[in-house]
Amino acid sequence: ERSENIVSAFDSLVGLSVGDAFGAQFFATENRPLLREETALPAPPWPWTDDTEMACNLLDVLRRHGQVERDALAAAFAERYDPYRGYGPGTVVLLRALRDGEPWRSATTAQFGGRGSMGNGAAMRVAPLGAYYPGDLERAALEATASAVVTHAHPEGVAGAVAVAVAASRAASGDTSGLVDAVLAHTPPGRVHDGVRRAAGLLDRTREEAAYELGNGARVLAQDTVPFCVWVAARHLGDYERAVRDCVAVGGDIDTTAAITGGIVAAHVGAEGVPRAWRDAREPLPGWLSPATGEPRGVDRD
Ligand code: 8NA
Ligand code: MG
Ligand code: MG
Ligand code: MG
Repeated sequence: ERSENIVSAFDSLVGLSVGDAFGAQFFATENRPLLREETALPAPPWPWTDDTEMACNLLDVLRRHGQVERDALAAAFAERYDPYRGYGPGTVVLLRALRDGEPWRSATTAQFGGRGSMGNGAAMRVAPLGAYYPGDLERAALEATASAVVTHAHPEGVAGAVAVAVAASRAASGDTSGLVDAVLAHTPPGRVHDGVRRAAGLLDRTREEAAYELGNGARVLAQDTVPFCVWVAARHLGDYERAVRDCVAVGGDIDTTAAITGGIVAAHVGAEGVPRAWRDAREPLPGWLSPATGEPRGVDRD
């Protein structure tokens, strides 16, 4: 069943990486007019960003160890750090310190005056991990916590990762009911939890109203990013393109909201649910991640 789990995780990674690459296209000034056009696609290739680089590292650790090994994850993040992938400012400082040999525990807890990061960076990479444990929400939450603390020591940074992993675990299980409630039940108390609770009350509202109430990631914090992503995924769990376009349409941290939401939805619809043209437009995944174990269904031969 371990190989089944890795298939599910790779499905989610396809959705995450395509969402990341698609969303990042709209940071380009020349592509802004396309933002609200439902049919137009940016010209390929669509390079992926830090969201995908970190997700690939996390999936590689899962594949090698069968669970999150924090030392291995920190080493992978540091060794494969590419400064041109658009990492958050705190994460740049952190990954440089890890490269210089500082232990991840001290480096990570020292971030932001000793409070740790509550950026959305632990959440943006974690959907495939949730998909690796389909329907086992407790385990998804536990492993997500382990994966988050390597870079995000603040409880809100961790809670964001837990919420996304639980959503992806639930989505991968095939159970389409009560996604928001399932996330709420496993997310520790705090601002991310409060946001997800508000999302539950907004399910009949428009994407613009939900983004206004919950945040669109413009502050790059877990709490103003994750609740909206859970809201979109709950609304469009069966429709990858609709979900990702809704993330892009409201602006904000669109590579990351599209990566998170795309990763959750693809855990449910599979890589085949991601439009072929979008998969072809996305920059190939890093060579060191291939060949994928057991040639997972639907994964691009990148
Ligand atoms: P991070 O750890 O630097 O956190 C992101 C930001 O959140 C920080 O730079 C701070 O502004 C703020 N922040 C985090 N923790 C605290 C705190 N305790 N107190 C006050 N402020 C805080 O990086 P990250 O890895 O969490 O960030 C992920 C984001 O960075 C994603 O959106 C990712 O795509 C990337 N990013 C890229 C671009 C780009 O232009 N390519 C733009 C924004 C973000
Ligand atoms: Mg990014
Ligand atoms: Mg981003
Ligand atoms: Mg599946």
